[in-house]
Order: sequence, then structure tokens, then C-alpha cells
Amino acid sequence: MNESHPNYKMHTAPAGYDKEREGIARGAIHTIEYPSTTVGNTRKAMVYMPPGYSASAGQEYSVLYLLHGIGGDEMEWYNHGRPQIILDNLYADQMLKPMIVVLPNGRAMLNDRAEGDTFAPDKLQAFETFESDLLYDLIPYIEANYRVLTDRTHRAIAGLSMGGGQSLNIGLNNLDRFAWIGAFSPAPNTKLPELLVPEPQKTAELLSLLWLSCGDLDSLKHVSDRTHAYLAQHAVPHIWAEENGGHDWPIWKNGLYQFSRRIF
Ligand code: FER
Repeated sequence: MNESHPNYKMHTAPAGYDKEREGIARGAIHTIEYPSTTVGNTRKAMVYMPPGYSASAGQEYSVLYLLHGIGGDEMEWYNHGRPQIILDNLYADQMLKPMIVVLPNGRAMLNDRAEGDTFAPDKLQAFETFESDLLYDLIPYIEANYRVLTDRTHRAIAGLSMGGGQSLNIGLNNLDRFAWIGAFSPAPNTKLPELLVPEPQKTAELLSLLWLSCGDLDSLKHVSDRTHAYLAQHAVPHIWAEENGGHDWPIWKNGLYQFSRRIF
């Protein structure tokens, strides 16, 4: 986003937000495995725990589920977005509530690697199946194994591209479980707005934050445009950040920065 853009000040992270800083406390990020009744195997996810997590008995944490795109897996955010650096910096500046961030694999099928034709019908279907894996397998596992709060106001879902579509589809369909929803450059897996938000007033009452962002050069921007237009027309409060850029990491990393500091 350049400085002449109307959204520049409000929606642009400060310089250095994604650069490793010396002398600050660091969180920890590691891979976990959880049993999935949905897929019938053991699945991998990554978990970021904020600085001081293990030492802070008595503190309870909110949870952000952060989803990857069509070419990725549970390591995609870690490899390309380095979320632990963005989040460590936000904690150092006291801009984040206590939360853990879970990076699932959103392709819920036996071979969930991003191999071969990632647009194959069975692989696209697996991004739909993930709703069940998330709700009935991963969330219960996280809640049994981490010191986390379990009501809707302490649970958020966000993601990039396919994961942005999943966040809208799953989040808005399960407002009894998610109060905070973020979509960064949501892909065409995003349901039509009338299906996402059939009862706008009810959705508006339940949502704590709906964040939608997309680059102005993104070939998938029509998905965000139609979603924003419907939300605006039906008076569903949301933040619409139209940024300068394409279907790429600067938008998604800024999305994490902007969304995470507004939640919980
Ligand atoms: C499509 C174009 C792009 C689509 C999905 C994508 C399901 C996903 C892109 C990404 O996750 O980066 O037509 O259809």
C-alpha cells in the first residue's frame, strides 16, 4: 500500500513489524498432532504460544485459528509469513491480548500435502470437509491440551485466500463458536453473500469483528468486492481494507498484524 492510498494510515503496519527485533521476549512455535475422527488419521498443525506461556499459570488464553491457502499446508504461514515474529513484536509493544495461534492443515483428507494438482476436485472438497475436522477434532484437542478459554468471544478464525474463504464459510456458519472473523484475499471457495449472511441483523448482533482485506491488483478481488457490497448494503459492520498489491504475502502478513491486534 502506498502513502497516497486512503487506507494507508489506518490499515498499514508500521515499518519493521515483520522484522526480528533484538532483546524482546519470544513466544514458541511447534508442531502438534491430533486425532481426527473426520479424516480417520492423525493430523498435523502448528501452535504459536506467546512469550511467557508456560510460566503463566493462572492466565487463560484466547485462540486464533489461522488458515493457509490452496498451495499450502500447516507450515505455510510459518514458512512464508513468519507469524511468530509479527506476534512477538506486537506483544513487545503490548498490543495483543493473551492468545495462542493455531495453524491447521485446512485440506482435510488422508494425503493432505500440497502435492500434484492442488485444484483437483477431491482436494477442493477437502477444504470443505475441514469444517468438521476443525469443529469436532482440532478445537476439542486444543481445548483439552492448552490453557484456553472456550466461549465464542475468545475464539477467532482468519485465513488467506482458500483459508479466507474457509474463515468466512465456517465462521459465519458457526457464530455460536466464533465472534471474530478475518478474511485476507478470500478465494472463490467463498460462498455467495446471501448464503454466508442469510440473516444480516442476526449476524450483525453476534459478530465482534469481521475483517475483509484484499489487494487492488488481486485477480480474485471480485470475491471481496461482492462480499463487501452485500455487507454494506445490509448494514453488517465490518472493516474493508482495500490495499495496494496483489495476491501475495504483504497483504496476508498485514492482515495478521491488523486483525490480531483488534481481537479479544
Ligand atoms: C480459484 C482460484 C484461486 C479457486 C481457488 C483459488 C476454488 C485459491 C487460491 C489460493 O488459495 O491462493 O478459482 O477456486
